[in-house]
Amino acid sequence: MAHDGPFATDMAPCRVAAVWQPIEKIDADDLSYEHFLEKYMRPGRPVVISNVGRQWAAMRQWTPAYFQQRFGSKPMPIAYDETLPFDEFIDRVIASSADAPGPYMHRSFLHEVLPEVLPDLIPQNPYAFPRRYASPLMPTRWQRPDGYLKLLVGGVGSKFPVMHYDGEAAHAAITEIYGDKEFIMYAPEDGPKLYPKPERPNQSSVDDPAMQDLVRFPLLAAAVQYRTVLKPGDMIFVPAGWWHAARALSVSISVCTNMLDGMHWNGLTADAYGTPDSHPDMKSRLKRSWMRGLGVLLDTLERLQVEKPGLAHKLVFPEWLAPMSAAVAPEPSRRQIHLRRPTD
Ligand SMILES: O=C(O)CCC(=O)C(=O)O
Repeated sequence: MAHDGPFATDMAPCRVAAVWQPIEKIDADDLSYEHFLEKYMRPGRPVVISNVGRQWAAMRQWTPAYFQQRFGSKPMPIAYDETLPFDEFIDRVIASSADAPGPYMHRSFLHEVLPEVLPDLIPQNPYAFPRRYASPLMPTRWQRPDGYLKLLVGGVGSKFPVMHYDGEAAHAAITEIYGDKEFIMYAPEDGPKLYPKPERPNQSSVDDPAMQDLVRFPLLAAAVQYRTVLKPGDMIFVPAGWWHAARALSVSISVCTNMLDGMHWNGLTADAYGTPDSHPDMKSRLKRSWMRGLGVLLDTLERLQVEKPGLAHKLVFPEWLAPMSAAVAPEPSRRQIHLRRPTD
């Protein structure tokens, strides 16, 4: 019902379509890993890389029907507080619409709940490195050799629940396998204009960055929005600290993994053990010192991989060498992965 009086209490918010800029796109054939590091990862610049995962069986096989038929009523974690039988979840995904969006799966870590499909993602995405999570030298709470590899599935209008940036100063690589997904990003420096939640500063209070409520969130108008539509084979690189939000435009299936590198080591340390100002106590200081030393060691190991890949390969001590690139990383499904629950 429309209201035009000043005393209307259920007045619909006045939403404005956001102005946005496209995100750069490049074909995987034209982007070596070294160029990816140099042009995008190190400067913290987002990019969409097309034709990733061409050899994955997932690209040919993964459809809503595939999961429904193969996994039937297997319980799947959908959100923090929601688990659904896979077949029922897929029915709701198919029924989802812009007016009545269904659930969006974002808590299903593949090594934990669906290891059967891991062979469908071989060979590993070459851009989903470096992965310091793979080093057993990492504090155990972050040992996650797969980089938190997870499945993201939703139907029309469903979305990742909150615009956010990833914790632990991690980058993310999200690869679309089936369907189309709208992806919205903001640079870290625009964070204050995105109304971070006081209790979760990496989460925005903005409910819909595409159709903006500028009465409630006036600062949004001054933030620069970047946007793209991911299609099968498109991987979006989300640099550490970049805010992002995603919404399925059709039934959408994708996988997401996180990368951790040396450049953001201080960010991770501060995220975990505070700063000298926020946590001056001896225990926190000792933990920060340990992290500094570990950072230097991992830098050295990673340099070895880059400068002497042959030697690094010979030495392959994947047990404690954090993989710098897919070239020296064993396929995760062929080795034992010790998993930790993500902390956020
Ligand atoms: O649904 C998406 O594509 C976004 C996923 C994401 O941001 C996350 O898992 O942290």
